[in-house]
Amino acid sequence: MQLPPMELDPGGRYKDGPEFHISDIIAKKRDGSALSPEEIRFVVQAATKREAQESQLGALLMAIRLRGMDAEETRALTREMVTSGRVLQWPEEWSGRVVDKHSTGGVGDKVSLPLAPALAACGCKVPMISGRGLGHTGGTLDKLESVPGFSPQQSPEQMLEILRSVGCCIVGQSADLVPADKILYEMRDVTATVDSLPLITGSVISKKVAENLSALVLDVKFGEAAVSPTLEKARELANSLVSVGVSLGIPTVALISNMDSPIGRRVGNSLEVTEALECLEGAGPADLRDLVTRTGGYLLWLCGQAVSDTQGAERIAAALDDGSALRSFRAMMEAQGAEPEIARTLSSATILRRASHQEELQVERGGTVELIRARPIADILHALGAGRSQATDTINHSVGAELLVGMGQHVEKGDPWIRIHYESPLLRDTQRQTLQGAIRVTDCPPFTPASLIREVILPHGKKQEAGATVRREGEIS
Ligand code: IUR
Repeated sequence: MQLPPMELDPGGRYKDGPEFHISDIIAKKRDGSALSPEEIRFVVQAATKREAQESQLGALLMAIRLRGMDAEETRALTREMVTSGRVLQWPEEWSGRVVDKHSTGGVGDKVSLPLAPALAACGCKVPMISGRGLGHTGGTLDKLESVPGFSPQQSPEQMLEILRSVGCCIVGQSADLVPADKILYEMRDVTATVDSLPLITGSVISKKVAENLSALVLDVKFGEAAVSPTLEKARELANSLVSVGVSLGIPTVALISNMDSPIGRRVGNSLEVTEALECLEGAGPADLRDLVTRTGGYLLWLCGQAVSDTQGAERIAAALDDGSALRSFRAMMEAQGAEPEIARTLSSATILRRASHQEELQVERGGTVELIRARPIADILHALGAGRSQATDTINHSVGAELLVGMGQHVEKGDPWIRIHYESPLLRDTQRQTLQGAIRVTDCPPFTPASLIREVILPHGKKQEAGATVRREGEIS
């Protein structure tokens, strides 16, 4: 449903329309009623124009967090957030080929780095808008800034130019794209309302609608190191994201993937770029390559560039193996300001930023590595400077960890299992102990780890080829 534009007069009434008061809207949601599209529009406009009091918006966010929103309200909220700013426009000839992916955040999650250039090498246009690290999770922009000169600040006009010449860019959000999200997200952060399902849905999907995409794949993570602790919570979020994405015109698929252990073998900004380059050279860890190829496979299938997600995944794998994805990555880095000499020769052998201290820890018993927990590793690296804290806004790109063993592998007592890279502050004994608690070695037989992707939520009515792993369809009311 498209609502006609309405203007507010200085008293907070719609010209030629109904009169609203924010306190009435707060009371309505507090008491558990659904808000009308006009009430939601009023609130989003008042927030964007900074006409509503912060206390009122805080109270409304908490009422939404506690009472929830139905599908219609969530859709109206998302649509009004899009309308708060500009929508990117692309040339007609790119129609059907403009794609993006979004992850709810993890540890060691460097999937975007090989995926965007691999999609570009397959003929897509990828205007990827990424974020910085939040809490213990890493941010794609922080990782890319390990490469000297790289700039995530690109205007919509510069993005258009880079997409024309290279096919992909990875940028930060510009101020005129969904300004309502910036305002509401900052308020959610200080009002304990970040984990509200309709508010997350509005925040994520509004930015993707403003990117004017032809297809979107969401990687919704669950587990100890994810926003959603359980598979059930992740499924609920994935259904909401797919349903609202599709209802606002974007073919959307959600993958639900496990986030108990780090993705790949490296965590920390510059170390993750090196591992992403390994993947771009057709090598690197199997779990990372699986996530990159399958996410890309679904995107190519959704936008009609492949007949199935399996065929799409094969095309992405070929772009990683034949060097075309690596060439696109280098071209993207150069177009976004990386020093040309470095950008043109980037490879997994490139020395980016190396920390002055490296220390290995040893396993305390022999057996099989049953689990490596991402959360304690991420927390220690954060404290060592890999992430932002309230005290300092700067990060040390060289801080990180390399896993020297994989899950399911047999180890002997005393084998080194993790190498920590750090500078200042130094690694403390209590942190060494916490890290030792992150690896579980037992007497279970050695095993091959399962794929991280546990379920796939497809848009209603979209069927995969016979024999593929269809799990569940998004519920669109
Ligand atoms: N990322 C977003 O863009 N929005 C959110 O609300 C969350 C993550 I949580």
